[in-house]
Amino acid sequence: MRESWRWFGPNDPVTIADIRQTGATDIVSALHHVPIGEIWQIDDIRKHQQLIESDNKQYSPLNWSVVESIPVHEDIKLGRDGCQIYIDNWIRSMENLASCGIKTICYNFMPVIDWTRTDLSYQLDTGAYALRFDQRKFAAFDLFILQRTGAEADYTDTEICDAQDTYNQMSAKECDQLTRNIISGLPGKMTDSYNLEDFRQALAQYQHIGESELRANLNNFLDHILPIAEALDVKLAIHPDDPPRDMFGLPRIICTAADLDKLFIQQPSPANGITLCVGTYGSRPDNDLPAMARRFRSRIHFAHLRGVRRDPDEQRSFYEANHLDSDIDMVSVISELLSEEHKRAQADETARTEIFIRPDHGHQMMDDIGKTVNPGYSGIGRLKGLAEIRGVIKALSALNKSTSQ
Ligand code: DNO
Repeated sequence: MRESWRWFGPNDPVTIADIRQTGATDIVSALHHVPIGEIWQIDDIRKHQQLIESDNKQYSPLNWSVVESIPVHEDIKLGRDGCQIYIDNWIRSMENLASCGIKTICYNFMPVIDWTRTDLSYQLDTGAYALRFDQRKFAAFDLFILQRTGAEADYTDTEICDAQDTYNQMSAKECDQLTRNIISGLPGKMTDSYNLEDFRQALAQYQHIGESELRANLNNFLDHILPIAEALDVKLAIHPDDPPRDMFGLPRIICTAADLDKLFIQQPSPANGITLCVGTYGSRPDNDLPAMARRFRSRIHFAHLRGVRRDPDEQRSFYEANHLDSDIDMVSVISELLSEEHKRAQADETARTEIFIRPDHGHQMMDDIGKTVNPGYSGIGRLKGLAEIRGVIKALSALNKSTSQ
């Protein structure tokens, strides 16, 4: 298992020197300054690598091993005439990364919005802060702030009443904050930021695109990408839609085990893999994470090991819990990943067998509080997550060793 850590680049308040102290060995990063759809040039990639590796001679080395993410231009998701140029550019970026030795690439295929939360400072019983998705607030935004045409059809009468109550109780400042959280985007998002009017227009573009059309557009993209990824020995790792269900009437197609079955039946290439984002898949009760880790084990190249707790009375609402203390059996998930790595190593000692894992969305706690941090990407909160996960990995590895002797 390779312990990795997401770094947003030179403006990230959590520095490379900080990351090194966590004991992580690999960096997950992206060229966030390159506009969506443009080529990541080799010079730019090398510059970013140098920022990461500049102190490697003096201290324990850190390498940029995983890209999260190369954004997929909206025209590709929409299957527009003329999107081939963006597919070609994506391929060029992938080739340039591979030529610099970076061969694990995460991406997603969420239309219009990337990951979405309603609260960025939800206070826990301990006093620390977590991210939260509240279905009632989301509905209040959709129905009464955005006033999306036809939104009522997506909610029951009770849900509309609840959303109305929620909306009535919100101050203008809270409405504004909720709007920004949802449509201006969160760190690492791979879509544009919008104002309300642009957002309505962006949604309207998908009026005639349902699940099957979006899936066809993903397949068209992969038809072009996968043969080249295979030739370059690049592993692609699609990230699930977060939260994993349709939103704003937009289709979302990477949400469940059944979605992944479809993906691999249509695109069996060994370069076609997944990011097992445990927290994302785990935010719906019908996803059994240890079972998914087992079923898709050979496809997992990258894993985000965080957990969520869903509200007992509203399973679509959740907050981001401690990495080991959530609705998900994280120990079993890690055990599956370890056994997959073992299997890979036995099959071919020279192959790339290790899975990159990273802590995700840490709490804001202790000295994180009061600092400017990228929501979800605090230093101490993620360090706590990593330390907990590391303990499980060490303990399970030791147990496996003693039982195989
Ligand atoms: C949030 C992340 C997302 C993710 C992209 C993957 O913390 O999981 O930003 O990186 O959606 O393409």
